[in-house]
Amino acid sequence: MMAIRFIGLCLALCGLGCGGSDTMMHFRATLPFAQKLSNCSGVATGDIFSAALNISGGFPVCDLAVNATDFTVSGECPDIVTGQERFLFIYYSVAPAQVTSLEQNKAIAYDISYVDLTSDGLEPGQTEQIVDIGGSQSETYYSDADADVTEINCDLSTIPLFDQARCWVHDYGIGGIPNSGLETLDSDGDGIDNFDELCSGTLFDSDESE
Ligand SMILES: [Ca+2]
Repeated sequence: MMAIRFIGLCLALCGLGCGGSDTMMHFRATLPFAQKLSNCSGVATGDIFSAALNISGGFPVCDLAVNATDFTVSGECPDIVTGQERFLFIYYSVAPAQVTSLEQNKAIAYDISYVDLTSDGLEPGQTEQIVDIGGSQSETYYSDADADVTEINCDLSTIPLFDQARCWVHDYGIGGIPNSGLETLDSDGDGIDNFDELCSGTLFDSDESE
């Protein structure tokens, strides 16, 4: 029996101007992902998991720490300016214990969400915010097809925030991650998603045969 686990991350936010420490605050989010990973029997001992967060607005990619035991994720992403709604794109990847090339680090899931960092979403003086990214306002992609936005009219001024986030991720480019091994959720192109291959123990087979 597996307990439901959540993934949490902290963003260190700052108010407009990023002035003194009085404008610093922390943001905490929970994500659904570790439970599915914990139920996955094909994960090899020594597989190295990593995660990172992209935040809309041109901030540097923020590396997150993955707990090797329960797959929870945490981290601090400094100097995120408040005053806007921010789209969030978290990507998870895994590499074998013996990494011989960057391409062996393979994306297994992406999580798309957003957070309201305007005055509407934050209380005056608030120093920490709990957001359940696993709720209705997020989506985890396990397949490249999940990122398809052809059904959405990506006119950002007229569509709901979550659709805007999906369009942002699409435009930002899952293929825009600066590591070719992370651009697709089906690295060997055989129609079976990386996550499923991880669970069946075949994710790194094509690397070994090269
Ligand atoms: Ca595959």
